[in-house]
Amino acid sequence: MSYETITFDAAAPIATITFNRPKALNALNTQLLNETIAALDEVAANEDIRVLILTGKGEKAFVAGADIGEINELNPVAARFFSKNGHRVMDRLQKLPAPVIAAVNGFALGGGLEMALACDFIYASENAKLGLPEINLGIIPGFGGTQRLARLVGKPLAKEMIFTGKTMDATEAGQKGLVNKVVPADALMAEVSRVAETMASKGKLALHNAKQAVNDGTNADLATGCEIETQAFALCIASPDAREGTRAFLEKRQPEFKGGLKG
Ligand code: CO8
Repeated sequence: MSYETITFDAAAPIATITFNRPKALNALNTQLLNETIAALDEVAANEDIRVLILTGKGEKAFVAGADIGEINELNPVAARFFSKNGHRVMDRLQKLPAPVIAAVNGFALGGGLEMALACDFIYASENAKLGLPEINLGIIPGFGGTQRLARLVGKPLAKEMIFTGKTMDATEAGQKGLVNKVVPADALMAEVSRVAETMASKGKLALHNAKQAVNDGTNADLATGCEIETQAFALCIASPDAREGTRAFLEKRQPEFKGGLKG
């Protein structure tokens, strides 16, 4: 499929979606949301893709939010539809079996931060600025920001960010646990590729099950979360990669994970 508002590099094992509206700082309009869903469907259908990277075109922005021109024209019914469409993208990202890394290369504001929060973790460039400034527009986050930010950094900090609309620089975002790593802008993609390659070299089923156990387990009470982990662990043991990984250790050699799912 061809795309206009994103570019999609499906080179396995590491695929990359780049938001591509640099003149509007990659703002999320309906076309971009729909194209992102289509690309995520392509990722989900491609068994060879182990890791997905999201980033923004240009040096200034990951994504500077939902498209304010489009928001300005919404009535409540259309706003509900627009919000639901955004949630569909975030939900798809979170439930994608393969891990997703947000490479935040500048502004990640509003819907842009919400997109990054739906990824598994964030690496950011030193010039990145992150925040939920919707309150300055007389609205609130509508793509999951009130929920995912509060769950990640805690309610008091999330509330302060949402109530004041103030943005946070990359260093502070790193200190507060919103961002895993901060690197110089010109080193960001190399650093993200390095961690993606490390992950892509592991057993595929183990990666998928680890993501699912953390996501589903932390939404449940501890006992239920541990039960989810037990089931996920048992499923991993059924994979050829589990036999290869443990055998390689016993034979004192590096494992060669194939990623196949058949026993
Ligand atoms: N939407 C549309 N266009 C945008 C957006 C945006 N979010 N952000 C930037 N642009 C455009 C600007 O209009 C400008 O276009 P033009 O050159 O045609 O005038 C171009 O991008 C460059 O922007 P600036 O000239 O403003 O660049 P600066 O470097 O001066 O400033 C900022 C950069 C600080 C990032 C500034 O552009 C800004 O404040 N942008 C808006 C940030 C924001 O408020 N984001 C939140 C949007 S609301 C949202 O995300 C809600 C999500 C949930 C929606 C659910 C709805 C139901």
